[in-house]
Amino acid sequence: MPTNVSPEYKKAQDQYRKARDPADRLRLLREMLSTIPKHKGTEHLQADIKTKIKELTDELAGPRKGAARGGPLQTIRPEGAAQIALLGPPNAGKSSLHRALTGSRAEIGPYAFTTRAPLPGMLMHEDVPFQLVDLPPVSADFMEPWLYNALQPSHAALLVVDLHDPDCAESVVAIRARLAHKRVTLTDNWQGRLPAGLVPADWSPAASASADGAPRARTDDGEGELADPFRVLLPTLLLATKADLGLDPAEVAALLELGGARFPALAVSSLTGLGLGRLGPLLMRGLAIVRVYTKAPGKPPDHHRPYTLFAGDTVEDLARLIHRDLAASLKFARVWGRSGKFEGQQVGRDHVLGEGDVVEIHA
Ligand SMILES: Nc1nc2c(ncn2[C@@H]2O[C@H](COP(=O)(O)OP(=O)(O)OP(=O)(O)O)[C@@H](O)[C@H]2O)c(=O)[nH]1
Ligand SMILES: [Mg+2]
Repeated sequence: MPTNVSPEYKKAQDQYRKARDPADRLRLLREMLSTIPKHKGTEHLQADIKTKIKELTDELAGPRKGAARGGPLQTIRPEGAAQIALLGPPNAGKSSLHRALTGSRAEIGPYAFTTRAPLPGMLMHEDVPFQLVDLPPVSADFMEPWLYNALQPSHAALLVVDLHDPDCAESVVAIRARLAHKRVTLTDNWQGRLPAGLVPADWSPAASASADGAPRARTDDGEGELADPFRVLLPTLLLATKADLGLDPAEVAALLELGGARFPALAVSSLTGLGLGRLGPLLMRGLAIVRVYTKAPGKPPDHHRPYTLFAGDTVEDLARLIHRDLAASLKFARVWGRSGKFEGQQVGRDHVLGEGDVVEIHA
């Protein structure tokens, strides 16, 4: 890794890592390539950036007619508060969960490799939509060559396992290894703390917040500022599904032990709905989602639809979310709620917003 890159490169890289929209990512990759110092120490990274530009350009151009690589549309444009990928071995019950959680028509089959292409759907938690992406399975023998690409815009993963499958622990190890090979890491490091192991029945986001204090800042997982920009870190929640067939908490613990991770885990059933209602609060807390409501001067706040941010996000981040150009023309904001010192306080673009804040943007 190079040690002396320019501030312009650093800025483009930071923005790239935050960006989820494919067109934005392509623009930022080009910016990275034009600002990276051209010397021996950056040759690897330059080649990586060029490869990513090629992949993303091809993908944005859409499937080519008669092209050998054709395949399904790989990347789902993120919508809602966060994009969550459903990962797991064949036949584990991923598509069944997708149906039960989002009301989608995902194809379900009593055999392996039913799902062949990514499918988005929305899971509502109160007024917060999460985008769930159903994906083809990953096994020790096979992973779709484009799958790691589909994970680039995701914020987190649900690792779905069927504990009644005698190979499930080996599958978890194999999936993590295959993804790691493509620089995708399934981690237990959520921005907001979640309990490790089977989440206790009385767990609640509020109790967790008071016990653990503020969510952790987003980190590069211990790496310095020049951490591999193409590494994908997916905070992961293990879903032990088909719990209607009986599920022993000791088995979940054993699986986590063998799988070599300290993931938080939840027992669920698509058939009976068991545990499904607990997913939303876990995602809210784990991803440290903050919702804010906007208002126009002299008007009441719009409480119909929140804008969702991540803990630590600022007035400027909110402006960018409302409209691409608003961040540039932003002058100040007024804030009512948790993050202000008093109601209607005037704040600058770097002001960090809090859950439930009402914000009036002045541009
Ligand atoms: N009893 C029970 N069976 C389930 C549950 N969820 C899924 N199944 C069954 O498990 C089988 C596989 O379900 P799918 O949802 O297609 O699994 P998948 O992980 O999407 O499979 P692939 O797309 O092949 O990777 C089907 O026969 C489902 O009916 C559940 O919660 N309880
Ligand atoms: Mg499926």
